[in-house]
Amino acid sequence: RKFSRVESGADLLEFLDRGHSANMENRFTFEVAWEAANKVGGIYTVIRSKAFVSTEELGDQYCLLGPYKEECARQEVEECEFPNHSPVQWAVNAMRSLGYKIHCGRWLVDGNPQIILFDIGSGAWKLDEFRQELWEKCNVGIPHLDIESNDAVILGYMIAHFIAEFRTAAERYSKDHGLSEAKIVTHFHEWQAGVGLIAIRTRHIDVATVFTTHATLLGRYLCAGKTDFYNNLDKFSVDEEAGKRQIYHRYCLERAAANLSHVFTTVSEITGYEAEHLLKRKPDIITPNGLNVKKFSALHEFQNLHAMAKEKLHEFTRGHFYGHFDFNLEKTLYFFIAGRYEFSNKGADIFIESLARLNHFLKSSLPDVTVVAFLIFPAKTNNFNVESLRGHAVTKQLRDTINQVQQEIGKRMYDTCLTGCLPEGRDLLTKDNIVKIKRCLYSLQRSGMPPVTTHNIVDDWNDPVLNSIRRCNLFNSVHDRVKIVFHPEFLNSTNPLFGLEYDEFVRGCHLGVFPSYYEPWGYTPAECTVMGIPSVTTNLSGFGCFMQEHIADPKSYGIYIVDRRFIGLENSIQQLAQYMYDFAKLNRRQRIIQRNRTERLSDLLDWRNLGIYYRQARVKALQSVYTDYVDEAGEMFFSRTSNSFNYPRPMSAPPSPSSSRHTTPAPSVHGSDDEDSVDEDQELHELGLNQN
Ligand code: G6P
Ligand code: 1S3
Repeated sequence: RKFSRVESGADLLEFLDRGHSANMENRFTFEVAWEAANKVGGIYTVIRSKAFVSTEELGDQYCLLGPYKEECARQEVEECEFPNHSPVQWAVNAMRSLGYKIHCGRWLVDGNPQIILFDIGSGAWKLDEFRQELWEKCNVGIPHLDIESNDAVILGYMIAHFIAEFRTAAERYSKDHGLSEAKIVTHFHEWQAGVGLIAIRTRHIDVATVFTTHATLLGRYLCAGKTDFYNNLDKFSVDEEAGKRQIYHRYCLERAAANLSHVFTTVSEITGYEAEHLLKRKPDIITPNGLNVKKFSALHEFQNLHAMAKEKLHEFTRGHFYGHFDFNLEKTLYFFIAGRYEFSNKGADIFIESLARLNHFLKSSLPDVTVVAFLIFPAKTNNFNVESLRGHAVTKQLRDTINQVQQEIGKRMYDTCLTGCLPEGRDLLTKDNIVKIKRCLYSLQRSGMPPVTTHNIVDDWNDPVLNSIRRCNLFNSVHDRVKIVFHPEFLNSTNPLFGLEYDEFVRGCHLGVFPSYYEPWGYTPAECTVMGIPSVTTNLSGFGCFMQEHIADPKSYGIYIVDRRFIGLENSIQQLAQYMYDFAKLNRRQRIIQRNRTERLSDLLDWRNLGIYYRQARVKALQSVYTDYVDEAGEMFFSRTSNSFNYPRPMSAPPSPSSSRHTTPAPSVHGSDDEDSVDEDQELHELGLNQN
C-alpha cells in the first residue's frame, strides 16, 4: 500500500490498520504499569485513555501487563484465554505450570486491549530469591517492611520471567510459520513497574525496553517540603536527600530503570530537566500525555452540556447556602481545583490566598458577582456533615411543598373556570397553603454560616486547606463574594450532594484553577480543555509549558498560565488573583466565545496525534536491539509532517457594521437564546483581548 495519504496522526493509525503492519513485521509491544486496570492516579488515565490508539495501531500485537488488583479488575476486565496457538497463550501456560496465578482477558475500555494481570501473592514465595538477585546484580537492598517495594519486586521478576517465556514462544512460532525474527518491545511506566525492566536487562533477555517516568520520587518529596526546587535542581545531593526521606532503595530502583532502558522518556520537558539532575539521565524523547477526545456531531453540544451541568451545580448551591442565599445565580461563577491531596504541590495554598484577594476585588468593584470555589481533594473524613445534608433536605422540602401547592392551585383554577368565573388571586392560595410555605421558610433560617466543608474532616485542626481558609477569613459570610466549598472526596454520581460524575461537574464549572508547583504533566487542566472549560495552569506544569509552546496567545484560548518560575510567590499570587478577577469581569457572551476557543484546542491533546511520540520511543528502542529495523510508515509520516500543532492568535475578521447586524442577525452558534448568540467578528473586541 502507498504511504501517500499518511499526513496526520489519524491517517497513520488508519494506515496501520489495527496491527496489520505490526503483524507483518512480527512485532509485539507489551506495556507494563502498576496502574493497568488498577485505578490509583494519573498513570491509570494515561494507560486507559491511550488504549484506543494503542489497539488502533497495534491490534492484538499489543498487550498490557500489571498486578492483579481484584477490586478494580473484577469490574473492568473481562477474563478470557487467548487463542491456543498464540505465543502469548503459550507463555501464560508456561508461567502457570510453574505455579504463578495469571489472569488474562480484555480490558473493558475503549480499544478493548488484551491484558495480563499477575497475582502477586502467587509469586510471594520467591520474594527472597528475587531480592537476593536484585542485591547481587544491582546492590539494591529492599527493606522487609516496605510492602509496596516488595510487591514491586515480585511483580517485576514475574514479568521479566513472562517476557523471557514469550520470547522463546515467539521464536518457536516464527520458525514453525516461516516468519522473520520476532521483535519485542516492552514499555515500563514508573519505578514500581521499573523493576521488571531492571530484571530484563540484568538477565540479558534480548528485547527492547522503554522506561517512562511520570514524576520522580525525589522531586515529589523535595517539592512537598517547601524547597526552592527548580533553582536548586543541580545542587541536590541526591543520595543523601533520598536517604533522609527513607526512600533510598526506591530511588535506586527508579534511577536504575531509567539508566538501564534503551530509551528513556518523560511526560514533559520540565520533568526531563528534573530527571536529568535527579535520575542522572536526560530523556531521549518527550512523550506528552493525551486524552481520548470524542467529538460531538453537533459542534456546540459541549456548550449545551455546560448549561445542563451548571443547572445541577445551581441546585447544590441553593441547598448549601440556604438561609444565606442572597446572591444571583445568573451572576454566579463556579471555579474549582481538584486532584491528589498534595496541598502545596497542587497549588491549593496559592489558590486560597488568591481567592481572598479576589474576594476583596469583587466586594469593592463587582459586588453583584459571586464566585463559588470548590476544592476537591480526598482527605480522611467521618462522612458528610449534618449541616450540609440538612441544607439539601430543607430546600428539597420547600421544592416539594411548592410543587404540591402549585398542583392544588391549578386544580382550584380549573374548577373555578369550569363554573364560568375568572379565578381571583386571593382565592388561589389557601390559608393552609400559606402555613405550609411559612413552615418551610422558617426551617430555611440558620444561625451559623454555610459550612466551608461538606464533610467532617478527621484531623480538622491540622488540615492544610481548612487552616488556610481560617487564616484568610473565608467563612462564607453574607458579605463575602467568594464562597468556599471544600469537598474532601472525589465525586461520583451516587454522591448525595451533587449527584454528578466528575466529568459532568467539570462541564458545569466556569474555570478550573490548577496553580501547581510540582506537576509533571497535569491532567486536570487538559480534561477541562477538551470539554471546552477554560483553566488556569502554571509554567511549572508539563501541560502549561506544552500549551505555551504550541499556542501563540494561550490566554485568548482560555488557558491562563501563572508564572511560578521566574517571579516570587507574592507576585504569583497577585497574578492568579488578577486572572480570576479578569475572568469574573467577562460577560456571558465573552465566556461563551472563550469556551468555543478552548474547545478548539482539543486536537492538540488527542492521543491520535500525541500517540506518535510513544511510537517514536518504541521504534528507537527496537532499533537498538534489532539494528536493521526500519519503521517505514513512521519515517514517511515524520518526513511529511513535523506533527507540531501550532495555534496562532485567534483570527478575527473586521467587525461588521452595527446596522447590518440588526437587519441580518448572525445565527446563534450554539442555540437560539439571543443573549448567547455570538458574532465571531466581535470575538477579540468582546474578550477585551485586541491588541490595538
Ligand atoms: C452555554 C449554553 C447557553 C448558556 C450558557 C451559559 O453556552 O449553550 O444556553 O446560556 O452556556 O454560560 P455561562 O458562562 O453563563 O454559564
Ligand atoms: C503523575 O500523577 P500525579 O498527579 O501524582 O502522573 C500523571 C500522568 O503522567 C501526571 O499528569 C501528573 O502531573 C503526575 O503527578
